[in-house]
Amino acid sequence: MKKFFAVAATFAASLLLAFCVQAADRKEVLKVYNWSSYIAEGVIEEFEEWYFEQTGEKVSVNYMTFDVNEAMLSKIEKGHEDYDVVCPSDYIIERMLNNGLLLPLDFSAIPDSLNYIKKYRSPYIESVFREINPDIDANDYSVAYMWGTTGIIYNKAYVSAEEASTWDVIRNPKFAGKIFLKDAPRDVYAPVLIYLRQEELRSGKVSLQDLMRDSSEKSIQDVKDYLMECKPLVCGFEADLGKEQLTKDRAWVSLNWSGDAVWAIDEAAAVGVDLGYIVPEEGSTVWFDGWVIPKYAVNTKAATYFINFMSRPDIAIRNMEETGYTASNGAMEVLESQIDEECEPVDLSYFFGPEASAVRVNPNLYPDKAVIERCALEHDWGERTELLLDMWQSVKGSQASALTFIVLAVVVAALAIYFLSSRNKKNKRRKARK
Ligand code: N2P
Repeated sequence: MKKFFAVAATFAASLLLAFCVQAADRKEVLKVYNWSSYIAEGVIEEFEEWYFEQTGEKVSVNYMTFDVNEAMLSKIEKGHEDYDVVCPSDYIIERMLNNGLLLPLDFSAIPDSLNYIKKYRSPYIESVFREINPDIDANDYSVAYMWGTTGIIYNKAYVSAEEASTWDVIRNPKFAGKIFLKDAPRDVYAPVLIYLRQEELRSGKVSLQDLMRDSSEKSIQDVKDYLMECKPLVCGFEADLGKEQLTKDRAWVSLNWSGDAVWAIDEAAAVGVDLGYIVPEEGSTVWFDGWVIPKYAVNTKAATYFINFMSRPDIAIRNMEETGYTASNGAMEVLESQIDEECEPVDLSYFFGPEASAVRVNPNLYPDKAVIERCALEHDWGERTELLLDMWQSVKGSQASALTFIVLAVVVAALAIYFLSSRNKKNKRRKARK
C-alpha cells in the first residue's frame, strides 16, 4: 500500500511540474489572432527582438489568422482559445464590449518616450471609437489598426465608372459570372440596404446611422430577396481571393474593402490590367479594425507591448505599403510617406487637421471628406445577429446546392452513358456469338 502511495505521489508531483513548466512557457508566448494578409513580412520577428530589448524578456509570437469577423468572434465567445491580442472590426468590438469579453488596456508600464499610442493616436479615430458605445469608451479597450471604406473594385475595360457608381452593379446582367462578393455578411448587408432605401435616405425619412442599426425582419428579407437576384451572376463569396482574380482579369466587379482595392489596383497595373475603386453614390460604410485583449488572454504584458509596437510610425508605414490598407496612425510622418504629386488633392482635414485640407495622396487610401460624409459606422445587432447569419447561410448555401445539383447531374449522366454503352457492347458480343 505504501508503495502505491509513493508511486501516486510521484505521478501527481510530475504532473504538477509539467503543468508549471507549461504555464511558465505560455507566459513566453504571445498568441496573436489577426486578419489574413494584414501585416508586413518580418514585423513579427522584429517585435520579438524589440520586446526583448525593452523588457529583457523573451517572447515568441504564435501568429494565427482568420477571414471572417463572425468566425473569429464565435471562437472568442466560446472561450476555447486564450488569444492574447485580436483584431476585430468596430461592430464586433462593440459586441465584445457589451458582453464583457475585453480587458481594459493599460499602457502605464511603457515609458512615455516609447508610448506610440499616446503620441500618435488619431483624434478623428478617437472620436469615432467613442461612437461605438455611449456608456463605455472603446478607446480604453481598443487601439485602431487599419481603417477604410467598402466599395466596388471594377475592371475599366468592361465596366464604366458610371456603372460602378451604384451598388446595383452587383445585379447587372452584363457582368454575369464576373462578380465577387465578400464573405462578410454585415459588409454586404449594409450596402444592399442602403441601395434599397436610397429614396428614404434622400428624402431624409431615414439616416445612414438608422440603417446601420436596422435589423428588422422586413429589411433582412428585402436584402435577401435582392441577393437572391444577384446570386446567379455571382462567381463567388470570397475572403481574400477576389482581389487576386480581378488582377488576373478573371473577374470584373468586386464588392470589397478599400485596402484590397489599393493592393489590387497596384498589382493589376503591373500586368497591364486597369482597375478602379468607387464608393457608390448611394452611400456606404466606413470601418475600423482595432487591437483588443480578450478576457481569456494570458500574456497581457506582451500583448500591450505588441499593440504599442504596431502603432510605431515606421511599422505602420510598412504594414500599409505591403497590405494596401490604411493605418489608423495619426502621425504626420505616416501621411507624408504617402504623398504622391500625381494625385489630385484630397481633403483630409477631418483626419489630420486643417493643414491637411488639400493633400496629394491616393484617394482610395485616404478618402476625401465628401466620401466620408456619405459613409457610416456599422453597429452590433446583439442577439438579432443570428437572423442575419441565417439569411447569409441560405443565400450562400443555395449557391452550393445549385452547384451540387450540377455536379450530381453530370455524375448521373456519365453513369447512364457508361451503363448504356456497356450494355450495347454486351449485346453486340452476344449477337456476334450467335
Ligand atoms: C484583410 C482583411 C481586412 C479586413 N485581408 C477589413 N475589415
